[in-house]
Formats: sequence, C-alpha cells, structure tokens
Amino acid sequence: MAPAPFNEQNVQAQKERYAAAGQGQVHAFYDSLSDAEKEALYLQLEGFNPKEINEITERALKPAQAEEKPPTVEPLPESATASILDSKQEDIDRWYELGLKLISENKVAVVLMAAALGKSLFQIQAERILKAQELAQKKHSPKEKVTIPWYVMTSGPTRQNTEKFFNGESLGDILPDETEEDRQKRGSYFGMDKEDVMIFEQGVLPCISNEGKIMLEGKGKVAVAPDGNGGLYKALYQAPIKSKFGADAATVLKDMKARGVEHIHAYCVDNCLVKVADPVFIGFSAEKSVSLATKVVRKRNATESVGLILSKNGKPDVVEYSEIDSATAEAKDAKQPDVLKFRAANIVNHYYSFAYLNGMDKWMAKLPHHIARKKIPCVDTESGNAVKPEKPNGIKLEQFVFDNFNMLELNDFACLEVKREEEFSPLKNGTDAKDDNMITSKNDILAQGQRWAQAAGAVVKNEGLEVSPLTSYAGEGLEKYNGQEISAAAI
Ligand code: UD2
Repeated sequence: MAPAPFNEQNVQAQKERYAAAGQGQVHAFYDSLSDAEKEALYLQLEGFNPKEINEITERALKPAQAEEKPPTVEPLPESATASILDSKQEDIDRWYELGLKLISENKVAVVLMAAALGKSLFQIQAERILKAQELAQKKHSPKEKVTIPWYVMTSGPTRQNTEKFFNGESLGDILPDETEEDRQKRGSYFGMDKEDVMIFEQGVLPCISNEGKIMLEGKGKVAVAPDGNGGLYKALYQAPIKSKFGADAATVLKDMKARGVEHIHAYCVDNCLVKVADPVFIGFSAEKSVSLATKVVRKRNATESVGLILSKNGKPDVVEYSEIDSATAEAKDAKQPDVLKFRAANIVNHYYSFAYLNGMDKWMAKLPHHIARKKIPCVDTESGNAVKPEKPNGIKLEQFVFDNFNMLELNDFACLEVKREEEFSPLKNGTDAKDDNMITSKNDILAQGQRWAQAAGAVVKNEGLEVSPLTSYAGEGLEKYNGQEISAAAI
C-alpha cells in the first residue's frame, strides 16, 4: 500500500502515532534533518506500524508460555515420510515421470531464497532449470514451450547486485576474475528467457534495543534487517515484480496464477547440489497431494547447524539448531544405539502446492518471529552520538520459512529423505573452516560428476569430474561415455 504523501499534516500524524506507541525517539533528530532526509525518514517510517512492531517484539521476547505439560516430541511417523535410500526404484521412477509430466505442462515454478549473492551458484541453478525444461520437453514434446519460471528473492542489501548480475553489468570487485564470456552468459540469464526470471525483494524489520525501542542507524535512518527467510511468504504475496502478464500480475502469486502454476519448489541458494525443480520431489509431493513437503538428509552429527524435522504434539514441526536442547539433539534411536533418534536434517528445500500458498492469508499472520541478539551500530537518541557496541545491544527479528509446518495436519505434509552426497553440500563458511565452504562444495560437485560418469561405464582419469547441468541433470544421458576414458576436467 503506497505511503500517505509527505506533507506537514502526515508527518505530524506519524509523529503522534509513533509517540503513542512509545517509539517517539525515532523523530528525535527530525528537525535537524535536511528536507530530503526528512522525506526519506518519513517514508521509511511509513513502512512500519509501531504498534505492530511492539506486539511482534513483545511476543518474540516473551519466553514461550510454560506449557502445562512439555510437548511430545517424536521423529515423524512412517506415514509422513519416505526415503530415497529405501524406496523401490519403481516408486522413484513413477515420481520422476509424474514430475516431468507436470513440468511439461508448465505447472511447476521455482522460488530461490537468495539473501546471499551466490554468483556461480546462480549459474549452476539456472542451468539445472534449463536441463529440467529440456528433459520434460523431450519426453512429452508439448505444443507449448516448456517453461519453469524462476522467482529470485533477494534481501535489501543484495537486491541491486543481483539485478546487476543478471543484467550482465559489471560487478567490479565482486567478480574480479570474470571473463567477458562469463559476463555475456550471465547477461543473457544463462540462456533462460529474461521474462521467466523475476527478482523480488523480501521485507525488512527495524532493529530493537534491549529496552524495546526502535533503533536509529543514523539521525535520519532506522536500523533495519531482512525479516528472515520466513519473509518469503509476505514477499510472495505483496512484493512487486515485473510480470510478462502486466500490472495485474505484478506479484509472484499473481504471476504464478496467470501462468497456471500448481507446484512450487522453494530452496536456499547456498547449497551447490540442490536439484532445482527436482522431478522426483515434485512427483512425490503431487502424488501425495500435500500442501507442503520437505526434503531432509541424515544429520551429520548431534551438533550440526541444521533444523530438525520432527513431530511435536502430533504436528509436523522443525526445531532450529539455534533453539534445540542438547537432550533432543543427542538422543539416540532406541533400536540403533549409535544412530541419532532425531536425524532428519532440514535443508531449506520445500515443496508447496499453489493452492496452499494462494491461501496464505489464512495462516501468514500466525507465523512467529524469532530473535537474534546482535551488536547493532546505532545512534544514541539522547546524545546523538554514534554507538559501536562491544556486546549485543539489541535484537533482530526474523521469521523462519518452516514455521508454518506445525499449522498443517500430518496427512497434509510429507517428508522425503534424500542422499546427502547427491543433494546437500551447504556453503556456509569461509575456507578457514573444515566444513561447508567453497572447497567442500567444489569437491562434492566433482565427486558427484565422477560417480555419474563411472555409473555410465566411463573410466575417469582425474580425481573428480565436473559434469555441467546442461550435460546431465542427475546422471542421466551419459550413455555415450560407456567404455570411454574421460581425461577432461569437465564434460
Ligand atoms: C538454515 C535453516 C536450517 C538448516 C540450514 C541448512 C532456516 C530458518 N534455517 O539455517 O534449519 O536447514 O539452513 O543449511 O531455514 N535467507 C533469506 N532471507 C533471510 C535469511 C536467509 O532468503 O532473511 C535465505 C538464505 O539466502 C539461504 C537460506 O535462507 O538461502 C538459509 O539462510 P541462513 O543461512 O540464514 O540459514 P541457516 O544456515 O542459519
């Protein structure tokens, strides 16, 4: 909704609204600002509702009510889970075929959560979409061209660079060793149709001081942070996009509706092995006709930084690594004492039916906020001095994308366990860390390519082989390498 126009009367009304909510400090320096700064602050503040911010903060800070009895927490029941590791090949093939069919009917879309700028990850993911389109096209050769629309969610700080990235504009020091050919490739959206790649922005929330006050980053600017990957839902509902269907379809949900999308794959950018628009996952979820499904891998160890998918009071739920108690994390399986009882690791890899997302006005407002205590540079609203905190001086509020799981009945939810080495290699750390960095990502991709080529009967000379997604989506189509010796680094 467009903010009320910037004028004396509306500024006065805004000041009263914020003061009434005990947040008058945001206007502490208003009179000392230039006209442009006054307008900028006014417009930024119009984007928030101070009363609502107080309620969110209140709820987020209040410790969870000491429930009358502790919740029953169990691994998901068999009825709500399947595992690629022990499914019959005929089941996997059936899901794959159904998934390709739905893709060929242009009923599948992909949503990428990309608060971080994953430059080469964007290329790999775009090429996996192209390959999935090609496989569906070849299998069903429908009259209409097969298209999997790609909706890319960015957060404020990365929005501009993401746009520049896909437009092929120079990104200076972010891509120092980029070749002209690489720049051309990204400028042509790696071969995807530009009108099928839509970038949109998630919301932000003000940072809140330990005293519950909205913080200022500068005298004319509120300190804000992205509203978490759970901000995806609000962004799908209202963030503006450029739609090929024009102004009437200028949000993700409306554009999906205009395209006849029925199945959505949403995933996180920082996983180099992600199977984008995976036909098996789409087919599995569509066959079960659930509102929501999630992929999991086996948890590496009790302390791995992953959410745990489980059932809580009989509902599907996820306990985030930052909020789990050690007893639950360390618990062992009664039947296999050396195996974790809770081992279904969340990998931010979700399926949604369009019908479910399109009905989000029923449940979106119930999504809770989590708090992260942070050191937040700000301006002291009494003295006007800049503050560079040594210890956490406030909180960031964020929503988690999986917090709607527990609003579903178990029979409207499904969980598919997949092979970790085939589908999950998180990119979370710098190369100084042992795991989950650029080196482990590259090694996992090369090891996967080598496995695929060897499974097709090739002899791979080097340690590892890069198989472009344009060559193979999941190891299929490599028959011509049977009996061959591959000495190239990539095919
Ligand atoms: C996430 C999961 C965790 C586990 C882990 C696996 C959530 C809340 N937690 O933890 O359970 O699956 O990943 O690697 O999903 N993002 C946004 N907007 C934001 C914040 C994050 O789009 O405001 C995206 C981010 O670009 C990434 C994904 O969400 O693609 C995961 O974000 P993260 O790195 O904050 O999550 P992490 O590793 O703490």
